[in-house]
Amino acid sequence: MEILQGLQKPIKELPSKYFYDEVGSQLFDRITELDEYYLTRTELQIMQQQIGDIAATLGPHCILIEYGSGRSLKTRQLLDHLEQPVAYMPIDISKEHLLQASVELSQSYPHIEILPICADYTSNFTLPRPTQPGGRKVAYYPGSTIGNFDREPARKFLAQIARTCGKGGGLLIGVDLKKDFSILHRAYNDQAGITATFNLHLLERLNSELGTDFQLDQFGHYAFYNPGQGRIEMHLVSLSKQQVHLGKEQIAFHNYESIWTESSYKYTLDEFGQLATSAGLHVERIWLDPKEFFSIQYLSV
Ligand code: AVJ
Repeated sequence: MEILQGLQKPIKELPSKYFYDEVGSQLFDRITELDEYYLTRTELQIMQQQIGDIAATLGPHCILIEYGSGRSLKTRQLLDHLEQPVAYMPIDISKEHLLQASVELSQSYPHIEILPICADYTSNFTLPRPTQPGGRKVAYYPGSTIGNFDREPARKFLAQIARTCGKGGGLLIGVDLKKDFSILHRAYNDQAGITATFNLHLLERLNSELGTDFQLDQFGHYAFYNPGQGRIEMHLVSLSKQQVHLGKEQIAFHNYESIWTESSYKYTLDEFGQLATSAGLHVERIWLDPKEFFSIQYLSV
């Protein structure tokens, strides 16, 4: 399967979506609170400052579809300000988070139909039909998670969202921007070492769920900005020549060989505009923080 295949490639890799089990999600929450990790804080700041304009841009009678909703923490802001939203459809792979969030949201927003979808949002899931007819489909994809995709998969994923929302629909998306390399570097190499723990936790998860025998003290966190590719690359580097077992398979590591665990692409506004256009979307509005570290964009289909 995916994990074994990744570890058998000449350049070993593991898909970043596996970071987010219960402990991994908690570690990520701690990352979002770090001084160095400007992304979440900046996105929330833009939302708070521009929410009136954002809600007006999305318009009335939205069917809001959130890709990777988790605990739907950022969503309340939107639901509080949208004009007569028809329905909210959170999509998440974690059934516990999805159901808990759905119950809480239906209590807070009794007039909005909550229709949770438990799925890997990159797969072909079917949208439920709201009881109330009409409404415009607007996707919500915050957090610059689009940064985890390479260019072509990003284009395909955005095109998929465009198809799902259809003409008249749109996408509200958070996109992290290119900036001083040292700021990017610090965001993925925090002093407290939480990002390192988050990265290494991936191996802990494989050990407990797949029965691999990774020795966590034999791997090191390595994250750097690759300016040519415009992305942060996060790796786990083997600190010795060693073997790891997955079922009957053996995986050999040279000393200093790496497992590529995540890419986090950073865009200029022009680059992201080109990507959106190539996916059949039109950049309607861009909201920025004063330092222009992060953007929230509304793309129409
Ligand atoms: C949630 C994918 C946007 O790439 O910045 C944080 C994940 N990785 N620190 C990001 C992450 C290391 C994060 N995303």
